[in-house]
Amino acid sequence: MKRRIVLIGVPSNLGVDISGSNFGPDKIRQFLIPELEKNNINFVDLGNLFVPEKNFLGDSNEKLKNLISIQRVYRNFSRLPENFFEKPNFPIILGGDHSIIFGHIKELTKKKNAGLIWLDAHGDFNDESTTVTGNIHGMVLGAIAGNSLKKYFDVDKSLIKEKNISILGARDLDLNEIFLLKNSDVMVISTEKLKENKMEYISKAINRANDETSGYHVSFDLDLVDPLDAPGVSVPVNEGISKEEFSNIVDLIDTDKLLSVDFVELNPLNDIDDKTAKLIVDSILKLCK
Ligand SMILES: [Mn+2]
Repeated sequence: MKRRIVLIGVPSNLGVDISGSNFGPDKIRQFLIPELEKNNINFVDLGNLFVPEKNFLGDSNEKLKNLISIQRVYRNFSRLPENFFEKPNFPIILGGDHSIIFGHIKELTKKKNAGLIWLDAHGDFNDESTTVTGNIHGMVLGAIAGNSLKKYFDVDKSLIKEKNISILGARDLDLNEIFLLKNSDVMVISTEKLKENKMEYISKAINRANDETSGYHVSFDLDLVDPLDAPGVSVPVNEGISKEEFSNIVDLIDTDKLLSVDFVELNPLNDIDDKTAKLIVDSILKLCK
């Protein structure tokens, strides 16, 4: 059965302090749609999920910024079509800051037992007591793994088991976050280690993600890449992987067991010559082959 790419945009900057990632989905489309058409790739674009304006709903919690608005975004994910996750559909989520992905994983894991590969310079593993910024994009993986935030999102257990989760490319972890991760079953591979042996760590992460699951989701946070090659992100961290290394990693993803993917944290306001947006488009085209 020929796969059908299903695009859904989530134009959110609710999980981060600065503006820009809300323009991500439409910036990706600007370059992606002509390429999909040119290459005769079977796709459907469901448009953007509704994301409230910052402050519109009266958010005031400084430890969990924009919580009420983010809760609304997660509820909006439940309005996706019933067959969204069923073959031949292959969902690609266009972000948006990283906070949005809890909403997607919540819906995905209602249907499937899934593993997760989290490619990110950050751990996103804080909770409301350890967060320094109060930005929920830095807590979203912790929430997926079942930390104290889950109660705000109508979930009573972890969405994905820690043994099925791997963070690849981390190089900017908070001290408390390191402690939380050390006490978890999540595999954490630093940028340095990932650069040295991409094949080994990707295959380890895939094995972990496939252990007693029906497949896995890959979350591509573009700040994994060095700001020289991907300047268009909200929280850049130096000494990342190159765009060539990023492409290699995309090639190493086994698409047979892939349930869905996301590309998040693109911030077009910080981008230079749209190179970060174009890197995302190149990666999506690789995954479509
Ligand atoms: Mn992230």
